[in-house]
Order: sequence, then structure tokens, then C-alpha cells
Amino acid sequence: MEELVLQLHEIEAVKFGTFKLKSGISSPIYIDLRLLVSYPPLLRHITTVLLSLPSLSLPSHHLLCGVPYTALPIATSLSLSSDIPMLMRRKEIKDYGTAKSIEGAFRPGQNCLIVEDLVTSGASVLETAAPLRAAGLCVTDAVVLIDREQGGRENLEEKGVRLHSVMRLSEVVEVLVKKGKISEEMAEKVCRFLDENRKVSVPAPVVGAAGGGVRVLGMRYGERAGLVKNPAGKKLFEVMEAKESNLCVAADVSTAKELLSLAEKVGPEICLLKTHVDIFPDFTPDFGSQLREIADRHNFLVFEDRKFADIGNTVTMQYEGGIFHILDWADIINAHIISGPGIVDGLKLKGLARGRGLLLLAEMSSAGNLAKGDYTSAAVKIAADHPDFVIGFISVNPASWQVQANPSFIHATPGVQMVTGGDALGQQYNTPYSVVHDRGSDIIIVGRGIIKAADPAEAAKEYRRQGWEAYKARCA
Ligand code: S5P
Repeated sequence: MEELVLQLHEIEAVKFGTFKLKSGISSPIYIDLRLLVSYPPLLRHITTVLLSLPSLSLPSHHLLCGVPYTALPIATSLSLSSDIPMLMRRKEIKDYGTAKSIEGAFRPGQNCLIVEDLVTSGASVLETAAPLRAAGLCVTDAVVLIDREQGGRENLEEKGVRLHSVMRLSEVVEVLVKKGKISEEMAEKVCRFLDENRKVSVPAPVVGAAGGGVRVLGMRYGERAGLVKNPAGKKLFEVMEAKESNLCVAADVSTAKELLSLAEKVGPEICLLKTHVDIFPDFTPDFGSQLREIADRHNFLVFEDRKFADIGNTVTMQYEGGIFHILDWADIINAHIISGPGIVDGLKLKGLARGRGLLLLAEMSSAGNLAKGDYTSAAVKIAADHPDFVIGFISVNPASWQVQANPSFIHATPGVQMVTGGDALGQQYNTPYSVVHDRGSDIIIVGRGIIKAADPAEAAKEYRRQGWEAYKARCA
């Protein structure tokens, strides 16, 4: 071990000074094991040490998973030397393709050892353990090169993960003093720091597969209904729970007549029916009341996908007036936030008194769209300012949002089909499981996957089943 410590010091993977750690505390010692990739002999040395760690029974693990990113080369090297297959956890879930949070081959019930370079609070290990466990794997042990002795071992133990470390930070310091690499004074400073920071707690969760939002994602729709102020939002959660459906059909058919017939057919399977009323050549003023009658009978809500985008004053007129009188029949509408928060004020002016709800477009499903990053964060902020009227978001990958989770907001995701892919005009599809389980959305919005099926009622039944299974797996 002494030799290993000296080599780490030699390559400046262990440094002394004043450093701010991920946990927010200021430390006189900093360990940067990212440098290991530049020193293959050292990586090999570490692997040999890990292989012979007495407390760790490597063969009892079916799989290894490194904590991204620094521990990935260590895990890879350990996998090559031990022949134990490896998994990789994505830090960010892709917004295209298969959108898996865990890459690699595995079977539920297999035991996966987590490999980490350095443990402080244990938060990073737990961030990796959460999606592995959610995928049905057993996570009982983690192995780390250096334990900073700042509560990580205890935090992990509490969550059922035993920590095996090659060395403790105090041992690293001892070796360096003994070999004359650092002064007694520096060693004392580090030891004092360790004594004063014996317990670094795991940071509070934020939304996201990265350990965040686990609490929110595990909550049942019925439980969340109790947190919603807006009547349409509350009813939506309640209908979902009662009907065991998180399916919204996007009824993009050619005529109003076809829409009403489709609503009858898929009504029993859905929590929400989404319309684009401006595409119908046969729209009549009684369309709204006819649709409402079907909606009430089958217990679903109506969502007019109007995507308002103008200034507050204009949208009040578009919402209430014109030919369509959307305000009279749609429980839910949606809006872009490109024009700023005034659009919400405008729509709210008309909709709030009628018990209507608003979804904000925080992300979109189409290739190359601009609703991301700061734009998405702005939508979250505007929603937080109007919890009486905004009921949630049109989103694509809410699990990756680096903002605090709010379980009262609902997420509805378009671009859903049984297989991933897209259309010729930029639409991008993910599966119900990936949308609800991996990406943390609540409602799947399915258009052509159902309306173009030979039997739309049967297709709706299958989408509903898949959407609900994904939700149950997420809650579990
Ligand atoms: O980003 C978006 C937002 C929406 S509301 N991407 C979308 O596709 N939509 C709508 O969802 C779109 O207008 C259409 O009505 C539906 C998707 O239909 P599908 O046939 O591609 O499933």
C-alpha cells in the first residue's frame, strides 16, 4: 500500500492546499484520480490490489458497475482482470435512441458490485445504486480505492451497501509523513480537518435519475393528487389512479366526426384525450359538448393542444373566442413560454375561474427543437410561480432536469410508440417503459401508434398496459 500511496503522490493525484469538495466543504487535501488513465502501470497496480482485497469476495458478484466517470477505467480494468462482466450507468439519459439508464447485459436478481475511486459522503455510490436497484439488481457492496472517512461508510451502511476500501485517507497521510513527502504540520492540519468533518451528509435529492427525484418518482399518482391546488390537475391524477391509466391519446384524425368515434372507442383506456381542434373541416359549435359528454361517461379529461404562444392579452381572446371557444370545453390547454410569464397570466385570467389547468411546454419531442437547458428551467420557474393554474409540463426527459422535484406537477410526454425511431418530419419516439420508468414522465401521449393501428381500441389497451406496468415498476 505504501508504494501505491507514493505513486499517487508522485503523479499529483493527491494534493495539499485549500480545495472545495463536491459536498461543499473546504478541504486541505484533494484527491484527483481522473489522472489514473494516463498511468497504465499504476492502474494495473490498483487493479491487483483490488483483486486481492481480503474482505471483498469478488467471485460472489455477477457484475461490476463503476461510478461515472472517474471510476470507469478502474472498473474496466477490474472487469478485464477478473472476467466479471461490467455494466455502465448513464449520468445523463439520452434524449434519442434506446434511452436506457443502465447499459450492458444483466438479469434481475444478479448481484452487482459498485466500483468507486473515492468516497466522501457516499452520495455518488448511492446515485449509482438507485438505478441498478430499480432495474432489479442486488447491490450489497461497494469497493473504493480511498475512503475519506467522512461518513460515507456509515451513510452507505444505512442504505444497505457495505463499503470495502483499499485505504483510508488517514493512512495515506501517515505514509506521506513517514516518507517525508509532507510536513508533520500539514499532516496535523489534514487530521484536524478529518476530525472536524467526520460526518458529511448525503445532499438533498433533486429531480433526476442521478439519485434525484427517487422520492418523487416513487410516489403514487393518487398520493400526488392530494398535493395539487388546481382542480383539473387534481382530477387528472385521481382519474389516472382510479382507471389505472396513464395513457393520453393524441386524436389527430381527419374530422371531428372521426374524433368523436375514436373517443368512444378508446375512452375506457385513457385518462386524457388530446385534440387539435383546428384541423377539423367539419367543426361545429356543438363539438365541445358532444366530446364532453363522452369524456364524462368514460371518465377522462380533455386536453386541447393549442400551444398558445402570444402575449397575455392576445391569448385571452384566442382561448375564449374565435370559432372554437376552447375555454368552454377543454379541461386542459398548453402554452409555450417564449413570450414570457405574461402568457400564463393571460390564460389564467380566463381559465382559473372555470377550473381549467395549463401545461407548459418545457421540452419538445422533435429533432433539433430549442426547448432545452435555460428554456426548460424558465418553464419550471414560471410553473412554480403559478401552482394554482399550471398543472405541469409537456416534457421529454424530466428525470434529467437539474431542478428540485415538485410532485404536484404532472409530466406528459409525446413521441411515444412501441419501438423507438421517428417519422420523416422530425418526430422522435421512445417506448412507454423508457418514457415513464427511465425518463420519469407520468403520462404517455400516443398519436399515430394508436390511431393508425388496425384496431385503435386494442392498441390503446396495449399502450395503457405498458404505460401502467412502467409506472408500477417505477413505484416499486
Ligand atoms: O413536443 C411535442 C409536443 C406535442 S404536444 N411533440 C409532439 O409530438 N406533440 C404532439 O403529440 C403532436 O402535436 C401530436 O399531436 C402528438 C404526437 O403524435 P404522434 O402521432 O407522433 O404520436
